[in-house]
Amino acid sequence: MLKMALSPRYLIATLVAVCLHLIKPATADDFQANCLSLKPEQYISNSTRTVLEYVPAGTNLTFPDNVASCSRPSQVVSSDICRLALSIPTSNRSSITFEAWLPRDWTGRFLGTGNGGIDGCIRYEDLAYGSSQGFATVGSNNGHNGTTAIAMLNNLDVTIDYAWRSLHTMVTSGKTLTKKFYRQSPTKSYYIGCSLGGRQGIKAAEMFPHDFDGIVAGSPALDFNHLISWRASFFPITGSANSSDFITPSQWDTLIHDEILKQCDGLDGVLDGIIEDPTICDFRPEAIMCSNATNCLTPTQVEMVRRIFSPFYGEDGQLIYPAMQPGSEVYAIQKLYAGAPFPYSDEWFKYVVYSNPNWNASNFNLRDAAAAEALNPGDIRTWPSSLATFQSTGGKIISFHGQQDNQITSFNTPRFYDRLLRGMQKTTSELDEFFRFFRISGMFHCNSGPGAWVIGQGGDASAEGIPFAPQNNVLAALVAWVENGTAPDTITGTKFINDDPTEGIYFQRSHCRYPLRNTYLGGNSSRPENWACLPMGTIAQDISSLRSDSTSMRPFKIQRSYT
Ligand SMILES: *[C@@H]1O[C@H](CO)[C@@H](O)[C@H](O)[C@H]1NC(C)=O
Ligand SMILES: *[C@@H]1O[C@H](CO)[C@@H](O)[C@H](O)[C@H]1NC(C)=O
Ligand SMILES: *[C@@H]1O[C@H](CO)[C@@H](O)[C@H](O)[C@H]1NC(C)=O
Ligand SMILES: *[C@@H]1O[C@H](CO)[C@@H](O)[C@H](O)[C@H]1NC(C)=O
Ligand SMILES: *[C@@H]1O[C@H](CO)[C@@H](O)[C@H](O)[C@H]1NC(C)=O
Ligand SMILES: *[C@@H]1O[C@H](CO)[C@@H](O)[C@H](O)[C@H]1NC(C)=O
Ligand SMILES: *[C@@H]1O[C@H](CO)[C@@H](O)[C@H](O)[C@H]1NC(C)=O
Ligand SMILES: *[C@@H]1O[C@H](CO)[C@@H](O)[C@H](O)[C@H]1NC(C)=O
Ligand SMILES: *[C@@H]1O[C@H](CO)[C@@H](O)[C@H](O)[C@H]1NC(C)=O
Ligand SMILES: [Ca+2]
Repeated sequence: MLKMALSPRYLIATLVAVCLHLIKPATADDFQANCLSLKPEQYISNSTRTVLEYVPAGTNLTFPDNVASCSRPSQVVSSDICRLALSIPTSNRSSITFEAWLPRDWTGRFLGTGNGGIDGCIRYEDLAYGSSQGFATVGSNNGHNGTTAIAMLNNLDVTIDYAWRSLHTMVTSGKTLTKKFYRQSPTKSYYIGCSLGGRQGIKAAEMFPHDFDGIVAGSPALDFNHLISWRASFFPITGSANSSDFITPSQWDTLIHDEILKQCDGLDGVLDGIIEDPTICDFRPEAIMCSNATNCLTPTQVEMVRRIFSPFYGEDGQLIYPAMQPGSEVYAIQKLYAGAPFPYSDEWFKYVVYSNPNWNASNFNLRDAAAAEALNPGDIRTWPSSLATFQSTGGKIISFHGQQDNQITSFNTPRFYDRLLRGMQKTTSELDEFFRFFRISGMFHCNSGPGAWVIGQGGDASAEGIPFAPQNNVLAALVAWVENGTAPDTITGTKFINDDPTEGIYFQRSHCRYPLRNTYLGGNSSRPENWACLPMGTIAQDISSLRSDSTSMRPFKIQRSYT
């Protein structure tokens, strides 16, 4: 022992340690020092550093340079992190803003986060969520800032960033920096995103199958060119908000939504304001038609409602996009049925498809839909019929979709699942070996709604109120699947009282994977065990009567929008 302690190597090491200790301020620790001495711009070609800071847990970070339309002026950080931001060029006329939040308590895992709508906005809440669970977490602005597409006007490179390149650049840069910082490559690489972010996840699996081992793709904006057209189709149907037959928000809210619940809420055996499976809700707006417009619909309005809830077909008779599912109207009035051009579709046609800021959304028609699909800007379509390469790398995907989605009809994701079945020539149990799709009843677009919608889908979704456990949290379920081979059969969602985790749990429901249907068995409908995942067409035999859940008509609070 003595000999070893006095060896020259030991003495030198001790001397160095003592010197380092003397140079370092007494409050600093190795993690903080390593963070502040990192030179991230050295490892990413042509990048420029904009932020490098150590952020202790509990800090309320502010982002004074973040554009106002991103609505993210600050973020509370719940774990010690090393935060760095870079500007990384993607061409001679485009660049991305990249952020990495590298936690002190690193699990060895890497997490990429996605974007929403037509933005342009780093989801800081997802960076906080991922890093608090020990992931080295990265995000990007997807190639432009803010919630407008104007930067894409006459600049295909910005569109390409938005379609796929920003995410891929973010992942390759993020993995490089993670390795430099921790001196170890990440063990596994994950992705979480919803809406546009769901599309980004599927695009990554299609185009860069080695970027991720596991992908959470929520409410995915798939078949994107057609989605844009479907959303553009509502304004010509509704007319502007001052036109004579315009259906007002209060008509949608009280008259139409109430009638939809009257016709469809009970189909699942429980009157709780949740349409468990909207595919069997064949809504008849004619039931509320009358000849004058006091608390009923005119024949013209009935026709508008019928069109809104019908599939959207192209000039060639082919389906462009499936119908809007009933149950989403209370919130869909804010954008799709607002009597104004849907902003993202309007901008997409103006700035990307036609490069003509004077394009008039009132005149949108099927030729515009065909033009958008034919142009497929930046190869954004995202409608693969096979993800075989991703599967062959061992990759796993969990997709989910709220069954009262007010922005992207949830009927499109079963269409995608069925497309993969046909394209990959698989049975459902074979596809489920790497791709599982959960239908989340009572959830609006990515979050919110009357149902048990909290499933760990992002940092803004009360994720801190539920355990980071595979049964309750989609990201934890994905990790268990990738690393342990334990695939989720159901995901148990949580509804908090007033959507506030501090007030306690209101009820929970276990959501089934498509094509199984959540079926009420009788008893207390607030308990997950009184529901079962059964094949479509199965009728539960022991429901003696329709149950009216008195604690129901579950109120909801709108969460931060994915736009
Ligand atoms: C870095 O910038 C130089 C000069 O502008 C350019 O030639 C080179 O291709 C860039 N490298 C990368 C990886 O973008
Ligand atoms: C964080 O700071 C911002 C801006 O100063 C403030 O508006 C916000 O309320 C703060 N958040 C918390 C949780 O304290
Ligand atoms: C986007 O905003 C960031 C600050 O959040 C800024 O550093 C960057 O230059 C902006 N990018 C563009 C293209 O304007
Ligand atoms: C930018 O790069 C493209 C090729 O990607 C080239 O055609 C163009 O001339 C370059 N523009 C400038 C200003 O360097
Ligand atoms: C209706 O609203 C549109 C846009 O808000 C406006 O351009 C138009 O003048 C209005 N028409 C009438 C008749 O008020
Ligand atoms: C309008 O419809 C209501 C309910 O159907 C009816 O009571 C009322 O008499 C009608 N008014 C007119 C002017 O037709
Ligand atoms: C767009 O077209 C509609 C219908 O043709 C017309 O009423 C409206 O004035 C046009 N709007 C603009 C800004 O040109
Ligand atoms: C994997 O399974 C082992 C043994 O059952 C368990 O201890 C571990 O927590 C699991 N890990 C994950 C990520 O689920
Ligand atoms: C039904 O179950 C929920 C959740 O466990 C519970 O809070 C509620 O009291 C039960 N209702 C009845 C009538 O037992
Ligand atoms: Ca119901």
